[in-house]
Amino acid sequence: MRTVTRLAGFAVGLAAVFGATYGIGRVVDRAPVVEGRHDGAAAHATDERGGTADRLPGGLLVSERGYTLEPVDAPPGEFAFRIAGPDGRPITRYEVAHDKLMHLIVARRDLSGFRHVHPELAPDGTWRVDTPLTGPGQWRAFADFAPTGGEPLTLGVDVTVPGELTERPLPAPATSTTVDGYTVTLTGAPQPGRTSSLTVTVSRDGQPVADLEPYLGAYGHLVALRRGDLAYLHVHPDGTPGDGRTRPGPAVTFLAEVPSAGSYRLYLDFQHGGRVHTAEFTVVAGAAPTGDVPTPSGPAPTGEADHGTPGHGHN
Ligand SMILES: [Cu+2]
Repeated sequence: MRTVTRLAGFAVGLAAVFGATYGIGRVVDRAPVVEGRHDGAAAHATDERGGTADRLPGGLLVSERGYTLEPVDAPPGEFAFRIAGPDGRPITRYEVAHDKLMHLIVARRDLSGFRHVHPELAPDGTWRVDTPLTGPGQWRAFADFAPTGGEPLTLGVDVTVPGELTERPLPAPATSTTVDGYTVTLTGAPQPGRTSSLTVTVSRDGQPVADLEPYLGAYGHLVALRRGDLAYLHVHPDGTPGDGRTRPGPAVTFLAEVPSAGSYRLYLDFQHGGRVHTAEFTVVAGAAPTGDVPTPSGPAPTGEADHGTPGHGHN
């Protein structure tokens, strides 16, 4: 059992550790919170698609549109939080999105330790879950949810878990990785400012896995975090189980639009054999393009498929 200390800011000692890697302006929540709450034009003025440049990615703000992510004290081994609404009171009513009322994603600031869990809602609005914070470090916790009567939203908060900290370097970009005996390959490369098709292909023991199981309403669930500020991108699959065209593997295609060039860590959750597995990739968006050619997906799916699932925030 480990004592988990929750801090909404950034511990001074850790700032020294991380400051060299991550710009201070990005790791301190406070400044963007103020801007985000008062500068609607910058943060969320438009629902028009294709305007990512003037719309913040998700997860950068602890408070947005009147909703605030508030970690609360919890016993060792548990993580708890609530979402305060515009009146300051905890929200107790949520819409189901991707099969769940709440998606809690955590990762360390160095992009290690990713977990995606589904807390339980208590009647008073407190969400509780066995802590997904699996060791010391400066973590970012993302609450991805849709309040009843409000728009889908992803809020983020820093959480410190004390202990001896070893920062892990970001793994080099790769197009193949293994997890739990599965080999997962990635084709496609995200390009800033346009919708890019990313396809993952799952095999085991050299055999294609063609009987993936639906997980959260899809054959795969992909989250991307940007290196440096952990901007959160919820990437939607191109097609859903039962739509008559989407097959249960071995390939699953996603439509991603990244907000900028740079390095991203991709986390693919997929279910097979009754278990959820998470494959991770580092990708570099916009690096050394091989000519100014469209990505394989072309521009056609722009907008709806990657942004438009009602009830799930990617903004
Ligand atoms: Cu989830």
